[in-house]
Formats: sequence, structure tokens, C-alpha cells
Amino acid sequence: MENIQQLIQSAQEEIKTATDLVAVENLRVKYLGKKGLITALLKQLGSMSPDERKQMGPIINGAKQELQQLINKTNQALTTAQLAASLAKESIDITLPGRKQTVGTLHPITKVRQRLEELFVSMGFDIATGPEIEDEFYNFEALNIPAHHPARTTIDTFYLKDIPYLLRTHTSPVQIRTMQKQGVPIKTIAPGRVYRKDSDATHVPMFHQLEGLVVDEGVTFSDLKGILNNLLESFFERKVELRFRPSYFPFTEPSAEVDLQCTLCNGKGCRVCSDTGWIEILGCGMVHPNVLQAVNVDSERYTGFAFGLGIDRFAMFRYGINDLRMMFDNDLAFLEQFY
Ligand code: 2NL
Repeated sequence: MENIQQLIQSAQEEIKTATDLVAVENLRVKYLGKKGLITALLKQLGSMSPDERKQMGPIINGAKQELQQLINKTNQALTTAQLAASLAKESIDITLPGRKQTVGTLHPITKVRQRLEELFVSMGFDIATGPEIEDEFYNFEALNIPAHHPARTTIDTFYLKDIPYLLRTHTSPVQIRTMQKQGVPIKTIAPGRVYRKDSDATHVPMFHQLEGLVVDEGVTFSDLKGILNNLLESFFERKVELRFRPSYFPFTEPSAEVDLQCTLCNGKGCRVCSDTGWIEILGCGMVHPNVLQAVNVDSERYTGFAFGLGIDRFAMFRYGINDLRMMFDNDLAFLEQFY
């Protein structure tokens, strides 16, 4: 009898001081499980005398019920406490602003290339593309650049290892291929990536070029001036003042470099134009007869003009960026400004 009271009391103590659900379950097994201590007492009832059973029955059964209730209550309390603790830990600040969904944007160079393409297409040009890995015939020979020309040295050109190929240094080979395939007359542009080794603090070894080529009977330098004037006024959305300065390229004769009057200072000279009043924007000229002959075009009957411009430079003009390298740093904070 006293033993039973003691057993019940220690069971209650243990359950009350249990700190987690597992401990409570272990105590339930210990006292009320199949081989539990209270269960064992219940089993003993069967072998008792009727009097004894009458006295002990209610006590043991009562103890069982009481312990079960205590276990239930403890389980509930522990569950609630655990939930409260995890809620406190996982609490979120509902006053925080939502997360913005961002949408990708086209690279500024891509946007400027597309803009130039649209303008040329509106003037009746086709768009041609070609391989970035070329051979010496298409990149140099056909363009009247002889074997010992400095442009052909390994100093300027990326040559592939062990095979007679190189990374194109301009998109002219695309024009050569197009003339070879489609013949003349031709009126086409070739935009794309080109590679030159001369990288330094302000030059990267890859840049984007757009070349134009028009060959037909009776094409003159005046046609070239007309096309370029038209293009540049459309691109800059204003009247432009151009200056054609004599220059030299192996693939054109005569050749010229085209300067745009600086609009920041109206030709007076400032930082942007290095105090010259003019900004160099492209190179051009009349296609050299040797170039036409290289692709079996009759250079007595046909004449043509060609030009080449740097898309990256045009992007800088359009967006007022003064450091080309920003274009290639892949800094989203910078790139996202040009939507
Ligand atoms: C520049 C100058 C130029 C050409 C590119 C060309 C192409 C053929 C025939 C003749 Cl197929 N010429 N291209 C002509 C003159 C200048 O580029 O400063 N580019 C960045």
C-alpha cells in the first residue's frame, strides 16, 4: 500500500519534470506500457483475495487514470511550448517590402547593333554574318593586305595553334565571302565580333564591328557620303557636320577617316574631342580594284565603297559612356540602366 503511493508519487514527479515529448513517452512506457510498473500492479489484482481486490482495485485504477491524464496534460503543454519557441524563431517581418521580380535587358552593345541594323535595312542593305575563325585568304589576302603587312604579324592577330587559321580582325571577310557567293551588285552590312591583340588599359582584345559594302556599276564617293550622312543623322537624331580626312587602308583607294563635329562644344574644342572640335567615328573608302579582282569581279565595270565602324564606340556616343571597359565588366547595376 505504501509502496503503491510512493510509486504513484515518483511517477508524477518524473512526468512533471520531463522536458520533452520523448521523455514523456518513455515514462508512459515505464509506468503504463505493456510491461509497465502500474500495469504490473493491475495484473496482480487477479491473484488477490476479493477483499483485497475491492480495496486495491480503485486505488490502482485511479492511479492509472491519473497518470494517463497527467501524461496527456504534460504532452500538450510541451507541444504548445515547442510551437511557441519555433514560431518565435521563425518569425518574419511582415512590414518588409516584397521582392521585386527583375526582367533581363539587352546589352547596350546589342541594342546599338540592332539600331544600326534597322537603319541600314531601311536604306536597302542586307545583313550578312560569317565565321569568327577565318583563314589568311579571307582575312588578309583578298583584302589586298600582303604577306608582310604589319597587321598580319602575330603581334596584332590571334593565330590558332598548329592550324592555318586565325580570329578575324575585322568583319571584311564576311563581305568577301558574300561577294564570292552572291556576286555583284551587292549592298550589305556585316556586324559582328572581331579580335585584335592590341589590348591595354583602354582596349579589350575583342570588340564589335560593323562594316558596309556597296558595289555596283557607277557607285561613287558621293554615294558613300550620302549614305553615311543619312545614317549618322538618323543615328544621332540631329543634323551632323562631317569631315572626310584622307587616310590609308590597304583595301580602299582613296580612303578616308570620318570625323563628326563635336556637339558638346560645337567644334570649338573641349575635353570630349581632345580640344580638336572633331570626333573620329569611322573609316571608309572606295573598294580597291585588287579586292574586287580577288573575288573575280570586273573592276573596270564595277566600283564600290566600303566603311567600317566600331559598334562599341557608337554605344559610348549614344549613352554618353566614357570608358569602354564598363561595357564588359558585367556589372548589372551599370548594364541595367540601358533598357
Ligand atoms: C575602320 C575602317 C574600314 C572597310 C573597312 C572593306 C571591306 C571590303 C572591301 C573594302 Cl570587303 N573595304 N572594309 C573599308 C574601309 C574602312 O574600316 O576604322 N574600322 C573600324
